Amino acid sequence: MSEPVCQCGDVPFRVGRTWNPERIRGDFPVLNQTVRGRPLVYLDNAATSQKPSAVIQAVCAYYGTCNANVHRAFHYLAAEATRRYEEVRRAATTFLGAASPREIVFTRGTTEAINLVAAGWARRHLRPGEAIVVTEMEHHSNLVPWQLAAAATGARLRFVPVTSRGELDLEALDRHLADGAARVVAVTHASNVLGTVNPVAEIARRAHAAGAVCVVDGAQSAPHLPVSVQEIGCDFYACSGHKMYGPTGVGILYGRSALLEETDPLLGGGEMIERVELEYSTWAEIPHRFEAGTPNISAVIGLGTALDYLESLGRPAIAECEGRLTRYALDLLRATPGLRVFGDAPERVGVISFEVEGVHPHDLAQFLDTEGIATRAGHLCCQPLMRRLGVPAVSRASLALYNLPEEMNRLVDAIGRAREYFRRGA
Ligand code: 7TS
Repeated sequence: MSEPVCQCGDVPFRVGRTWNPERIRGDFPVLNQTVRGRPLVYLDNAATSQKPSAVIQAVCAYYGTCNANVHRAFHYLAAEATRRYEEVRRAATTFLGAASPREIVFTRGTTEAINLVAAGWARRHLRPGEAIVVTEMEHHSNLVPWQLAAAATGARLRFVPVTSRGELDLEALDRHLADGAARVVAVTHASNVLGTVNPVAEIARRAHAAGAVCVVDGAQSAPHLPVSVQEIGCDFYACSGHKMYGPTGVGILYGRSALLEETDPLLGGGEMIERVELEYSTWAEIPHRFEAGTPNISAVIGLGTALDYLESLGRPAIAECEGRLTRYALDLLRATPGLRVFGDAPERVGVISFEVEGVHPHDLAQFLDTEGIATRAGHLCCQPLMRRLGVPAVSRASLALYNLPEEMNRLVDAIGRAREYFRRGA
């Protein structure tokens, strides 16, 4: 059998035995539709990605065959639901390269995962005068929780600036770490605006050398890159199921077991306790002490299928194919008159933000929608980064494993027409 070939422009490339773009697209029913009379081009994957049939069916199968609450009853359905739920914890352990399922906490998503660390670990450990180091490129989800932790503890925030290429200034990081006051370094693995992949292993190493823990926001890396938290060496890593082809309402927090042991729960209630007295309680073992109440069981089970799906395609193959498509898209966009791409980091994922001369990002997004092309416009929950870039908003096309070179051609053609349309209108 010949190896499948993926076509990027005029350049065919081989990425592995299982890679077959047409078959992959066939796995995603939502892609098979026309929007405003044109075949849908979905380029808003950084906001949320589409779901393969296997994930949709897994959620249905859970409700159709074994719906029951987990971790509490002795009947057959409850045992089966619990077995499937805990199986996903083991799959997530492998997926993230963690040492043990005890280090995997199911949350509602990245936002909740980071809030758990900021409220549960940082508020317990930070003292006035100590420092939390974050970066100028963080999503609000990896900034606001640290502002809250700083306000609650008297710690101060320090910011790593972004260079003109869209990379982190690591010398500034060293300066922030030099006095030994930093207890936390919180950084995104991949930027949801610039696409930049940050050297998180190196950052974790420097954080540890200075006595700080390293918290990595993996919302935009886990769907696209092979990730091993042990290789990165970070203490916490957060990601969202819905950005990696799984259901909404579920995410993963990885925490090194020694640190999870000294993290307070965010929520109290059922299933997170060991013993409850009227005046006080003791907590269940990690990770269960962080999963109070009935979890999002169906979403966890769907996430398990999404992780299987990613593993079946091969994460190195996904990274390679998306990397080629990203380079193809960047070449096209950079050659488009009046268009400026933000960020130029060599290590990147397929998140591409840009501005088009004379066209407001919101107008562009609306124009593209009339042609069946879904993109996003706005500050992308990164207001400080927008200020650094000197713009109130950007346009963004974000890619996933099912996108095709033809779709990039359609995007660029439509941008050209938008520019023409708004020039005439002006
Ligand atoms: N961190 C990063 C880097 C993100 O890109 C996002 C979501 C989050 C955290 C929050 O994830 P959630 O699943 O908890 O909401 N980013 C985007 C985006 O770029 N467009 O819509 C959501």
